[in-house]
Amino acid sequence: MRALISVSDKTGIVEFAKELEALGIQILSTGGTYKKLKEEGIKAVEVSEVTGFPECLDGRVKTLHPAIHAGLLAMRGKEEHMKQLEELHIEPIDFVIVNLYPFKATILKEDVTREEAVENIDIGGPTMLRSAAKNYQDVAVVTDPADYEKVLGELKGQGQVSLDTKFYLMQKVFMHTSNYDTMIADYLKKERKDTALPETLTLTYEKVQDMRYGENPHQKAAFYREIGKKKGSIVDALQLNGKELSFNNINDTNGALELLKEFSEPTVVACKHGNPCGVGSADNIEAAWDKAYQADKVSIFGGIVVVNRTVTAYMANEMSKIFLEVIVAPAFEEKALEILKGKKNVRVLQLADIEVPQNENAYDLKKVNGGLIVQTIDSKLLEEADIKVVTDRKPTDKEMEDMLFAMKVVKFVKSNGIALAKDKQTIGIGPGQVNRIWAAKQSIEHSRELISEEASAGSVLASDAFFPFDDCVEAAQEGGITAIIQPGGSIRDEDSIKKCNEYGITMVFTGMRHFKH
Ligand code: 93A
Repeated sequence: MRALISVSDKTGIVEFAKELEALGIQILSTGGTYKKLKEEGIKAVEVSEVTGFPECLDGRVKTLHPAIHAGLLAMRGKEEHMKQLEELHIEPIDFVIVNLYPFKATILKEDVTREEAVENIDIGGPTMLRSAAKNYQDVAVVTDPADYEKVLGELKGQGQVSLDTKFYLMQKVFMHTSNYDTMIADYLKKERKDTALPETLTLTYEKVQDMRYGENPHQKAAFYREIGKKKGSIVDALQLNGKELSFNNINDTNGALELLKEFSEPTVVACKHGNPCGVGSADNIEAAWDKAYQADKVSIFGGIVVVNRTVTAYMANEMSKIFLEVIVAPAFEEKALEILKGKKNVRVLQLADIEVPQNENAYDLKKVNGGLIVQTIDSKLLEEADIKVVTDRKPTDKEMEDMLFAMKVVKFVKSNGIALAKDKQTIGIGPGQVNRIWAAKQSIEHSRELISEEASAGSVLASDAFFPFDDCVEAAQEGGITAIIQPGGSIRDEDSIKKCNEYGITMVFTGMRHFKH
């Protein structure tokens, strides 16, 4: 029996080859692998000896030869195939151990050039893997060093690799080569700066870990990461304390981080079930924490807190008084970390570059039964220049500041969403209502119940989409709200504007809707 070994990742290969050799299997090998095996005293034969053709073109052509591929593809049970091999003086190959040029590691390198990436596209390796896998009944094909042991175990135990295992190995090959090609195609799409949504969508994500369960304990779940560098993302956070992140932790933390990225000044975001429950911005991070916490001292319990400056000992002390699921920050004072580590269950994550936004062409994917809906992310940032004042009264500077703040928050509130803010602090949030007036009423109710009876007086209101009727203005007036920010664009805008003018409320339109579901 013969085994062809050609590997870039040489982990465990010497031990494996030695065992194969001891089982009486002849080893064929390519340049670098051959050299390594030879050094270790393994009697390998160079592929060029089998093909009668030298490796050429800087190694671009090593194994691309009929003597190899006919040896892999010949069906042993087909008399005609075996006769042809004999006539052509080609011997069958029974095992293929191949792993590919490190394309992924190459594109992850800083400052990698396109030429370098292209040179790391393996041609001969996938071709051998595919030939061997197609002929899986007769050839055992191993591409993952983790499978060396399994194959050896069967060879030693039963003298052969079972059909079941060969079928498993075949399936693994096609999964591997398709991922490899997808990775190349994705890289090239980015290189071309092609932002069009593709005709067919292939996704390559690699598993970070299996999770204990999904959104609920009876659902299976795993965490996958996109291949490539992902600055400022939950996948790159360093966990310093606490249990493994759960499915809901990852989802909620991701949402909280996306909101946080809207702010450059010291800001703290508290989230629960995918919605912000308290957000505060201030000149210093401790004051921002106080605001986020005071905004809703009830819902934050069991929530996620993300912070865009170093967590201080004061903050850690305050945080440790309540139960938090996850805390994320770019850094922690030594004392702060010590305090937080005193709480075994709280997951503490450090995320450098927390402020780095997603690429604006990144996809947002939603699975529907039988399909996938794909869009680019809602990355547009609101600027004061986009804002149109539509009422008689113009906003004061402070109202404008608070409206911009509230709009950034409501962008991340599930629709229909309303957020109230005062002094760069949310004071009421109405998320996920099936009609807007309920969201408005809930946000006012929130401020009254969780802050104080008159908390909404003098605040501003932000709405993720336009007002279909003037009832939200009515509710705002009752709550003592003085300024409203919303996209505008309803056929009944005039009704709302009229009502604002009647009440002396100022209202501005952004022209940009932020539905979120
Ligand atoms: O350059 S290739 O695309 N052309 C080939 O004919 C070929 N044959 C094997 N790459 C080829 N390989 C790859 O070389 C294997 O997939 C493996 O990753 C690598 C092993 O090379 P070496 O044994 O010289 O280290």
